[in-house]
Amino acid sequence: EKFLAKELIERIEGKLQRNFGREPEDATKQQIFRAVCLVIRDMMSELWLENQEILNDPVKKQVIYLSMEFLPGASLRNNLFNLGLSEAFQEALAAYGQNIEELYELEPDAGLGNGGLGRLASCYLDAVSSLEMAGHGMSICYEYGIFKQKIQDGNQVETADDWLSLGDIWLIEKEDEKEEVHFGGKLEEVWDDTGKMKLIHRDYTTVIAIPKDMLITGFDSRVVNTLRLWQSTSPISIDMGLFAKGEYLKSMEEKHKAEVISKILYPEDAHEEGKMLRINQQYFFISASMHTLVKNHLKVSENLDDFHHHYAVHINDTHPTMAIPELMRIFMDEYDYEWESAWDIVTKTISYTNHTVMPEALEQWPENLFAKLLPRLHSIVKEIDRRQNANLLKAFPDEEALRNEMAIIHNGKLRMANLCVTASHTVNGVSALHSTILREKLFHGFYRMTPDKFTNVTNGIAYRRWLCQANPKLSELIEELCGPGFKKDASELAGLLAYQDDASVLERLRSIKKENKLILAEYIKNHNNIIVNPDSIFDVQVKRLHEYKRQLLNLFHIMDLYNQLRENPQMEMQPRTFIFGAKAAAGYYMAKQIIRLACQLSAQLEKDPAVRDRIKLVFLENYSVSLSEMIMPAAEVSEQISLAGKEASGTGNMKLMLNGAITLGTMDGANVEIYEAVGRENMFLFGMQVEEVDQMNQEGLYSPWCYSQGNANIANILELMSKGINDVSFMDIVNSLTTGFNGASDPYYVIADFESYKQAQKNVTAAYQDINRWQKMSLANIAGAGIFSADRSVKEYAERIWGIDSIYDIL
Ligand code: 26Q
Repeated sequence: EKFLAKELIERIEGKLQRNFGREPEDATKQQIFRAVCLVIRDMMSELWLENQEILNDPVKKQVIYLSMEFLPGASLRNNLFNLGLSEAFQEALAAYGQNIEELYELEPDAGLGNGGLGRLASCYLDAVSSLEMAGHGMSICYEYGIFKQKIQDGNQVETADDWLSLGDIWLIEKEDEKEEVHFGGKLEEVWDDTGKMKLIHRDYTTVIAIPKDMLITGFDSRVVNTLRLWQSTSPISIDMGLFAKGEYLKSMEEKHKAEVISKILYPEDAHEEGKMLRINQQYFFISASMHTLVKNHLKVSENLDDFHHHYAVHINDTHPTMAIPELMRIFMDEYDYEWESAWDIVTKTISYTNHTVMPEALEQWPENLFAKLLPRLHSIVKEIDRRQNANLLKAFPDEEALRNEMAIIHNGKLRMANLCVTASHTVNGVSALHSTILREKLFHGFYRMTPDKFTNVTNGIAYRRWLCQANPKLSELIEELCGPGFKKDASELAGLLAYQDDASVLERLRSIKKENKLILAEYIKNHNNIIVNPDSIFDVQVKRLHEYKRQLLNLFHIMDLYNQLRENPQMEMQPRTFIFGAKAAAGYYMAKQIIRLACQLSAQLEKDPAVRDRIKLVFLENYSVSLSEMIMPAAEVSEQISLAGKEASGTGNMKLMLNGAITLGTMDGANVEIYEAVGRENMFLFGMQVEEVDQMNQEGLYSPWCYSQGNANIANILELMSKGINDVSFMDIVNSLTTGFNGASDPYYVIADFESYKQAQKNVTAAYQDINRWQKMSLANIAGAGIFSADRSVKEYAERIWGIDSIYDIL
């Protein structure tokens, strides 16, 4: 059913009156925003209720996607688009002289994630709902999401992200579905009359988990699913006994300890540290989630024997690994299952996606810390490890080193990845190349034991968000040329290929890109006080700041251009605007130095009249989902330049190609599949391949210092950084590249790949000179982006891993 503007006006007015006691004329923007969201929430709740019966049917399996991170961004525009109500609401609001775009801008991002992994989780929830499947996300309701980044004097400064002040509008508290979570304490063996031993958990600390549910719509879909975010609170308010004795602070200590668990998202992306709070966060949301599943299952089924027919539980990287021992604990300690039958059900329930092969990002918990915080889970993990060791001894009797590598507990550490692989029925990587690396390297022993466990599901994106919502002009053009079918089925984007020689279509693509560039240019003027040339090439690298992603290689190229222009001021050059967006983990020194370098270089270029009209560097602060929605449509070059073998997949690469940017990249992650989708002639490849990197590592002879001796350009760049850019010297970066040996210097081969990158950049410039050729390449990228739809990825998960289907297909 479609809503008329008149009906919507009545509903919005009703919300304004009942919730804020205001008439539209004297309501604030925030109040109007809230009223509008409440009206939409009601509509989503109705759809949600209509599906409850089907969704809770135990013979209809649902997926539970466990993740420490979800990154939904803003929801208003997305929900309106999915419900097909954008125009109706726009019209209704126009009646008060309100512009819906202004409400969109008011909404804070729900930034409950760091980057790729969290955003992927949100893209997949969108796809599950869009495919009319049953599936829910579970995570933590962080009071503060990913920090907001400010650039002050060229340095990153972090401020708190108080997203709930307005973002809470999408959350529905389900107080009656709260759960208790038990921490610490000790285990006691108690023997009953029949001679059976029972474990009793005593002296534990209780924390209450309160569900805050966010409803997840899908495009043109009858299904609304939930993202359940757990908030922690204490069962006691304050200890009045202590309070009466005058120990005011101590009386509130328990309460604070409980509340701190859901206080803030860890901003470390791909770097693990065995922190107590992080263990507590993991167990908190896992225990609450698993209890809810078990309870809900027992509402519709006699016992837990068929649990795995009702639920597929997916763990997003190792962060939710505790689901494995926690389910074992609930089955055995709370429902009297034997080890073998519990293990059988649990292993048929759980599947795991790996997102990184970087050794420093693989979670390893100190065993003594784990044992102290979670004594019962520790005893269960020890038993899993003991049984696994017996299996390993049978499988690899003569390979002790391999057995040690595969052990779950080793040298006083719990290795979460090995536990995941042992207990999951399926393990997948996130791109073809990454999955190969899992099979051949990281999990090779497991692959030899159980080859069928391993599979690949290449990542995908909620493409409607970055195309239909973020780039309406391009979306309208595609609809005009190919019909509206691409909104349901991304593979229909390929229909664009029929127009690759149509000069008028190519010209329209160019003019749409130009309009989007002007919007971004305006934003840059307002936020960076830099006037960019809208006819310059918009060259974009937006992603978390990491050494392996090699933002430094990009900066090397810019410094090289700068050196050339200074030496030869008359040099002809196609103007370029290099656009960066990146947050660095607060404690990641080198990442912060690289941001500083980018900012100082930006200022230096801007100061120099001899270069500033040809090369510009813009560092956009606070890169986020919302900002990405403005950047992607304006981008022309997509920098995907990680060292081969390091980037598991990448998903920004997909968003950028979908918007017609051309990839300048290495053969890494999903770039390999972009190459297969569009062909060599439609991207710019450079750099070492994985095999070459492996060989360099094995030889151990790489000497960046020697390179710089033989290459004047590199030497000049290093000298520039040493002497100072905008009067700031970057010796620590220089030293990280040139001092130390045997892999200690330049571990990501920035200098080794520099010449190849530089050549690829020259090819970019040459291709851009030929407008027709460039637009044709751009069109081929949009047309080839269809396989990177999250709908495709989720269908693969559903068929090959979860064993679920659209709820309406099996009625
Ligand atoms: C672990 C332990 C302690 C603290 C933090 C962490 C932690 C947190 C976040 C470790 C890793 C992450 C995030 C990883 C991540 O975003 N990986 C990216 O996942 C994307 C989706 O699959 C891929 O496209 C990227 O290639 C991959 O880097």
